[in-house]
Amino acid sequence: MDTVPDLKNNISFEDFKTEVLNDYKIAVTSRECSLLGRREVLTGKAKFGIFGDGKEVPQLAMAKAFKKGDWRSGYYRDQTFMMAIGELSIEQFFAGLYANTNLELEPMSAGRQMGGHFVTHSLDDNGNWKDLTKQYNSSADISPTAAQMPRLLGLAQASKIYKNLKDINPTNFSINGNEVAWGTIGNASTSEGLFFETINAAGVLQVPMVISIWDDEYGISVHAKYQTTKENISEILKGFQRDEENNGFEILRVKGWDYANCMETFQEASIIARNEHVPVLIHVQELTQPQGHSTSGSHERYKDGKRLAWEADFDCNKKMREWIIESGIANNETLTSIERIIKRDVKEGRKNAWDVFLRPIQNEQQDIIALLKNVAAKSNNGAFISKIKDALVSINEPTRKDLLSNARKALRHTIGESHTEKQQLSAWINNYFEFVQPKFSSHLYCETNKSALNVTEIKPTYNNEQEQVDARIIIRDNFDAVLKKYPEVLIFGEDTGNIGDVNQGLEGLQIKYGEHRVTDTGIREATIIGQGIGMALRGLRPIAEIQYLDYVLYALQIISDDLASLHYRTKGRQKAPLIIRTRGHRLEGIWHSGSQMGGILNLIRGLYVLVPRNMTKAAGFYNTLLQSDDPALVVECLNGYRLKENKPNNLGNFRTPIGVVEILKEGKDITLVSYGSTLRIVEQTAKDLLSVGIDAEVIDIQSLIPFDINHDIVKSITKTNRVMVIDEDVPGGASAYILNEILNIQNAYLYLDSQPKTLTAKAHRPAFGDDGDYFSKPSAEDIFEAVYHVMHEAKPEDFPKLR
Ligand SMILES: Cc1ncc(C[n+]2csc(CCOP(=O)(O)OP(=O)(O)O)c2C)c(N)n1
Repeated sequence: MDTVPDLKNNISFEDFKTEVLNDYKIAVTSRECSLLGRREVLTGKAKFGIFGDGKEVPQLAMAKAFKKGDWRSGYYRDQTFMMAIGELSIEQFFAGLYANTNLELEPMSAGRQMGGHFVTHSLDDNGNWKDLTKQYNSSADISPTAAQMPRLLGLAQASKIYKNLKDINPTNFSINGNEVAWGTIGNASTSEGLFFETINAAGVLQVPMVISIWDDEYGISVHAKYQTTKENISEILKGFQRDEENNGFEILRVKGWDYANCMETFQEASIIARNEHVPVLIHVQELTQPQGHSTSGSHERYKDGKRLAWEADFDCNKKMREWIIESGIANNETLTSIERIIKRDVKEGRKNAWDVFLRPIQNEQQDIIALLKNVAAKSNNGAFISKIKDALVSINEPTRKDLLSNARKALRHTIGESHTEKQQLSAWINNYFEFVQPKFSSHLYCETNKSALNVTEIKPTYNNEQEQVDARIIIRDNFDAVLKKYPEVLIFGEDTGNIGDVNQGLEGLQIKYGEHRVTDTGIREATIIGQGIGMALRGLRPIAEIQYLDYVLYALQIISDDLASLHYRTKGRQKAPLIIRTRGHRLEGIWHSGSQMGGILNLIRGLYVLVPRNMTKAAGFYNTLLQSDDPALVVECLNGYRLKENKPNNLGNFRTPIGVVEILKEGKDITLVSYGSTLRIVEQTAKDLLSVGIDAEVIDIQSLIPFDINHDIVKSITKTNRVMVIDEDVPGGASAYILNEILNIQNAYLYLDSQPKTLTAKAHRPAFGDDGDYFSKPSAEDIFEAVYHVMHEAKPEDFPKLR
């Protein structure tokens, strides 16, 4: 038995046999789920399926090496791993396929994500942290290939932080930083930039991470020869291999069908990563995909006969079975009997999952059928309503859409009628919406008392003697106070550490708080955000700095797909209250004065987007956010650091409220709405407008998401009856968002006497230099004339044509 790995120290052969057979049972269970899962899609019970068949054996090995407190950041093939750590039952597997909205039954996302996206719960019912050191942890999967990689970096870095920073209370999160972050990725997805960016950053940071590449030679239908130089990812990553002189990665290779070697390799990886805090890469080769990529197609279309025959022979479950028999662990009969029982169990589990999914909807179906019967009896259009009711009765396996859409169609037949039954139907529809809609729309933002909207305002206070300083001093000294107050706050980004950011808002703070807390990073925006997401998932309070607003675009995918959807896609069971700090708005040229707020606003719902007009406001936003669980993007005004501001004396404590606008100048003729650097021009222009008799009210939005929660803008419009949104984004960008809020959400159209206006930049990027700005972005004269024109249209006698 010398091929047998030492799975646990000094266990008896009997125990060892039991353990191997247990593993085999999990592998077979997982395979059966894949096979039946595919059938559920093909028969229409589930909409789409993507499964872990062909990847079972190495996942058993990964599960053995995975310890409580560890983290996984992986992808849709990892069902066997999740089953092996006890975090995915047969019923839960099928509940995911059916999109069961009950979180107890479908803990991965309450039906929000398609099956194959795995998660464990970090938070309890009330949004409080569970003890993550006592459970296995999986960060919530997302579908874009390789997008699990940036977050993996932060999950691993958190261990390093907990190991090195003794002032942080590690309770619930870490035991001496001994936790390993385990990443999984398909071979083809390593072609993505995010993969290489993460590999390089992990090598630089030297964090305890194990990346496993499940290599089946294909990415859907595309062979490795189109994906990877030399068709071999570990071969081309050889330069990352650590040696005696240089840090780097430990790179291991193993054949995925070889159970014994997989066990050894994953144990070795675990020990290196855990004990030495070194990243390890395991290239798991010779894997297969027995059912093809997903339920969308069959692999016979792109694999030739030779490959298909090889895949049949080297199927990892088949190989494990052969090995069990050869090693004398069990004979064919025993294994056949195990397989028979598992087939039965999976069928039973699938049936249970379907029954519990369907039953509540069937009960709701009975309610609406009874109601429709009554309405039909009373209505003049009873025949039509009965027909709808009969159609509903004939649906054996209804969806909630079936119930609601039929109920709404039936209601139309009662237009003009007035009877109790109609009212009951109408009330049922309203109540049903109230009951069902949150199943799909809750938890985009924090819903506990840790919501940023619950943080009470504390105004900045000042000494009697005013202290006018460069505004960057306020930001810097506020960060100083923040770093002192919250040991778990870490600030990092390009040029953030040594020089204290490009505008010196962190000047001297690295020396004061150390390199772990105020840190330079490489030029790699997506993984800077990934560091933030991963560390926030593990209880730290990262502030990730993106040097300029324009470069948020490099990270926008990960902010949008991962961070913004995290709370929503876990139905509030994971949180990453990451603060992203950047600076932007008007400066110079195409690349440094962009204000692509419209794109950002539309892509990152799930974060708050704050646009403070000065550094005191910005500092107050950071102070508010640190009291809350919501992630946010804060855009400081790039041209505001050298302007003078009065320095508050309660730095670190004052808080700018979120979602609240501020009226900077009262007026009666028109409401001017703006934010950020352009706001300063609007304020100045409002003074100029007074000289021609136009008294404008000026409102600073401050917080684009959430937007004016008290509806103060419409209150202003009830007075002025006119509104103009002034914005330096492209036409139809942020201004369209703002106008939608004012007109559709606040119903301002009811009070308007003039056309609601937007004044924006040109559609192109802003050109360089003073003239570039003047001819690209809204200028003081543009604003003056646009406002004057509105007043001219309204009162031509008072405001004769200007030009
Ligand atoms: C960014 C992105 N591009 C394309 C896809 C579509 N897609 C899903 S899986 C996949 C192939 C992935 O292959 P591989 O990484 O080898 O993993 P496997 O499924 O073979 O295990 C592709 C192209 C996607 N999900 N995300």
